[in-house]
Amino acid sequence: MKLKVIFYLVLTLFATNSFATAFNGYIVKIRKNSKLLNQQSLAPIGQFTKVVKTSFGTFGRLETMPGVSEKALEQFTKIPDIEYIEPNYIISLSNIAPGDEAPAPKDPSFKKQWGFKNDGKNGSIFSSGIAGEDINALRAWGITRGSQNVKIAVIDTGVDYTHPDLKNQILINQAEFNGKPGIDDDGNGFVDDIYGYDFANKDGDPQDGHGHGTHCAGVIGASHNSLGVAGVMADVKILPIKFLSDSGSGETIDAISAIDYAIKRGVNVMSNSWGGGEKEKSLEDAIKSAEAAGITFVAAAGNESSDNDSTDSFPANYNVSNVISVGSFTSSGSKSSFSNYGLKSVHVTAPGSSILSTYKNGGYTSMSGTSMATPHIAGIIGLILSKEPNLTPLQIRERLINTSNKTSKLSTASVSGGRVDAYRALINK
Ligand SMILES: [Ca+2]
Ligand SMILES: [Ca+2]
Ligand SMILES: [Ca+2]
Repeated sequence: MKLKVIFYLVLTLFATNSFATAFNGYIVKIRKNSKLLNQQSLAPIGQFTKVVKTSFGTFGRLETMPGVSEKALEQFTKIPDIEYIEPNYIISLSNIAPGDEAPAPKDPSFKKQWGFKNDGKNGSIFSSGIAGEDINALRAWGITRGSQNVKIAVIDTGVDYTHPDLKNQILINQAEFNGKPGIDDDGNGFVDDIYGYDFANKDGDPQDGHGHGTHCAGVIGASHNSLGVAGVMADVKILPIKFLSDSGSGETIDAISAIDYAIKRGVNVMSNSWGGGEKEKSLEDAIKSAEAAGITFVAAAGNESSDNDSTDSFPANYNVSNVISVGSFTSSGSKSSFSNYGLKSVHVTAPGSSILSTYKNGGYTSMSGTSMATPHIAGIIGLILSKEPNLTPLQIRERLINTSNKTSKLSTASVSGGRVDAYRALINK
């Protein structure tokens, strides 16, 4: 019976994909050590061009032969070794708002970080802002500035781990750092993963050639070091995991590898400023696996100005207890025009318009999107966990919702009906 239900879903996906997101082959969840992994047995249909073995199952990327019909794939799903098959969607950084990206400032400083301390003058080059419309960071830092015991994975385009404002904040794999090039010194299945891993290029170097992941990392944890910008956390360990290429796009099959790797490295939080595609069982399985490990999965609500209650946005809309969907507000305390919203499906909002942070090649720049709101929430969760390490992801989500400052301007943007407040989240009042 189960197979039938899955099969129905597959048909639905096939039926809708012609006007939905592009995909590259199919993801097949397959029984471990199945003979089907031998490519010849699949010859009439296609071949597996990538096989990923995770803690939550084995997945192959199936490239179909030209002209393979849906009927042929239908037969394929009836093979006992196949659990399910679904399109391998292309994933992208849908969350940079067009036209709102300022040039990198030459004199970056905390004074420009309105999201932390909005003085009514530092909003952006487009708007002065309104004093107090921020995450209340200074008061939060009076309680804690984080802990190096908190590990946050930035699952994105990589991170510039040599950036002067980030290099002391990276989670170093000591066995690899002190080990031999070309050898998997710690035996975790990944060669030379000193600073993280790159699933886009399948190597141990998660350097960021795009800039987006570095920007997100800086929001979470740029050093408080009298240089450049400050992060939500002064003390944190960031794990750079790259699955989006330097052009900013990637595939679901690499996203699930990234999540699996983050689980294995023992992170507390995953920050996910990306989206695309339709609902996928494989990605949901990956997120549930993180849930079972007690890891909070923070996800951008998306940048289509749409209602996530009526139009799904993934991964933000997976209904799993560890997912926190994040919308964006401006320096005036209003919902950012690009930000998706949802009274049921978007949990909280955070600063996301004209956010100054670190950038590739040791630089700094201002960017806008729910991409930028997401790492604010990841960092605030990091602050909470440095004080209360045993909270569950669901408890954290409820805490953030209940301690947000309710405002009329954000009453319909999210479940919280307001803007997140790091201080109130820490004191739980
Ligand atoms: Ca290794
Ligand atoms: Ca090595
Ligand atoms: Ca700094």
